Amino acid sequence: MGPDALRTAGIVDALSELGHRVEDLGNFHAAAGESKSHANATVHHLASYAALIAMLGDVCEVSLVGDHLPIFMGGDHSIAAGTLPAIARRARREGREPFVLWLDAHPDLHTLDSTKSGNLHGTPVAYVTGAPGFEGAVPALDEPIRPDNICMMGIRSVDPAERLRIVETGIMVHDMRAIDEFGIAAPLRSFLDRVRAADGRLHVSFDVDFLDPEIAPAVGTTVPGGATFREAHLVMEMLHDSGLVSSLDIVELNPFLDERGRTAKLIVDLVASLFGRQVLDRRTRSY
Ligand code: NNH
Ligand code: MN
Ligand code: MN
Ligand code: MN
Repeated sequence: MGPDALRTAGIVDALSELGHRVEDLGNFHAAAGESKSHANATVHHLASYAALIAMLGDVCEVSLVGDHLPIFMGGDHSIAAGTLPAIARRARREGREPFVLWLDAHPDLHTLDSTKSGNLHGTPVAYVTGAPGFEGAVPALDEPIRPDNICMMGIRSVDPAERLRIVETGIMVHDMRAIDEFGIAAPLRSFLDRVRAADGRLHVSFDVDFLDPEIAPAVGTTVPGGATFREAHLVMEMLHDSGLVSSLDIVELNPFLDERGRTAKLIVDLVASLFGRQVLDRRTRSY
């Protein structure tokens, strides 16, 4: 229902008004084969996860071309297990490094063995960085994404096994405590400087629960203390000014939990900021 809510909230018009040519490829569904069981019995929908990753590999081949800037609308954050390996493959084909900005309340660093909820949307970052235990259960990765190339912001709900993985991998995590203390612009600017210096390809993976539930109630896993309206817009505006973003995921929007479509409308406005909507025309780049 998420993509349709974004369509209803006017995502196509918002982007067209900014001068972009928008092509809506419609909804894709992964046909799960037989159900797959796992030693960790809490894991569920594993066959759908594997099918989703395979299906997105194909969808990404047709959408990650030329100067297109694909927006992958979920669905839950499982889609990142399909989009990230595809953007990495494409970047490497061009001789470039893939970078990921992960905007989320959660680091989604569980393996199939460590997840306690069994919700696979809590696992994509572990999978794409090559954590053990996915072999045989889901499509094999060509090459993992380097943890150094991932920057997380907005994090405020981390499970014990994920804490360990953050330390082990060295993924850069700007949790909400750090954002409260230092602001959101400085760490984002330094990450964007790194991406630019490396001539990297930047993918943004935006989980709606990055936002504070007061402004974005339409997610299943709300966590208080999230990004404010202006923090979120500032991130999007700086991303636009950087000119570095090549692809975007928008995930976890559940319109069933929305209030008169206000979360969907906010997401459309944030996407518009990422695609160039500004308060005033800025002559200088401000990132
Ligand atoms: N860490 C929890 C789990 O694995 C929550 C994951 N939920 C999310 N992640 N929405 O972004 O179940
Ligand atoms: Mn989910
Ligand atoms: Mn997530
Ligand atoms: Mn989340």
